[in-house]
Amino acid sequence: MLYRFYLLSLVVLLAACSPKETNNEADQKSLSSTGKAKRETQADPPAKKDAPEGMVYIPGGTFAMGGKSDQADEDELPRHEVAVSPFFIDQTEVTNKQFAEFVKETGYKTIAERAIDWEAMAQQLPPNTPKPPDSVLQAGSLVFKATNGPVNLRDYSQWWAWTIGADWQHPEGPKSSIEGKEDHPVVHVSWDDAVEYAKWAGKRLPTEAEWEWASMGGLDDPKYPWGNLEAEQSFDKANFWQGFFPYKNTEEDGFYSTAPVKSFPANGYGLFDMAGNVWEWCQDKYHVSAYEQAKEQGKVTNPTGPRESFDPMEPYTPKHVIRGGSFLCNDSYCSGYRVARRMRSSKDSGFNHTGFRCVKDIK
Ligand SMILES: [Ca+2]
Ligand SMILES: [Ca+2]
Repeated sequence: MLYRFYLLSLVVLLAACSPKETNNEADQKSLSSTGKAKRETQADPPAKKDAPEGMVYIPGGTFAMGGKSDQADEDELPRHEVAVSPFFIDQTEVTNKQFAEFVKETGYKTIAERAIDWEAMAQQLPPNTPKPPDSVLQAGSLVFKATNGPVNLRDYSQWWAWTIGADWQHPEGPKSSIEGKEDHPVVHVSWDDAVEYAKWAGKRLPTEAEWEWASMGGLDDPKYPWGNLEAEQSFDKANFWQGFFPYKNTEEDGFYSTAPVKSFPANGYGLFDMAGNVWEWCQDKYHVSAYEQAKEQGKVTNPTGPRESFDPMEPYTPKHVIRGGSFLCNDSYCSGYRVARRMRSSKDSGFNHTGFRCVKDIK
């Protein structure tokens, strides 16, 4: 389970971030016929006023899920028709303050704070992977470190540093703290941690379909939560990386790392940071061919993702979907702020660019 340390030496999370020109003409044609989203027409449904504090009502509807530009990676295709029922979703990423309340009440310890179980970790690795020295098999997480200059963008190990003592209360490492960052998104939370928080809050993680639908903010098939204005002209729309990744961040948007939630305008549904700031865990398992499987099934209402996880880059490691991009994303690398962009991470891994938000069913 505790695979997180191995992101140092194996190709995983952001490997698929390198842009691939996989624009599929047939898919683009098919999506032009399904790209128009259909939304509930009822102007003010009864449930809208019942949204719990900090959440907003998202109308149900039908849309074409999947990549819609030449930046689309192969796992974003083919586009396929999906329907979602109305639901409530958190307006913001879960903050340090909110997560602290959960920990205070439950005594919960995140995976990044627990000792590493090598035998469990080895089950997620290729057979006969040698055990690392005990000196590094200690509680910790992965922290971004800028490089000194341009590097091969396929080798993410150059900018992710396994950091003993990094966890949600110490986002940059043991000497850092979250003092003064109470309204920043919580980071270094694994999928399991996020699920535990959601249960405590009486909520759940969003499905990938719900997340994409909500991120579109009621716009007709937008590329980004804010519309179609390209990222390089949208520094005031979201917290991402300007300049040259991973060595020079010019911070036109005002933030090198995480920003307080609500620092940028909300999308059409009133949701903040659906693009950038931190990646957000979804309920679904990640499968590289999930959309091919979905297309074969035809239109599905409230899809919950594939039964099994499979990432060909790391076939031994179960992964879940993350969405929305982070303060590290830019067009040269992952364009994670596109509404259709899919990424994945092993469910027990924490990073200082990954957090989450929750949803709640409407009864
Ligand atoms: Ca930024
Ligand atoms: Ca986000």
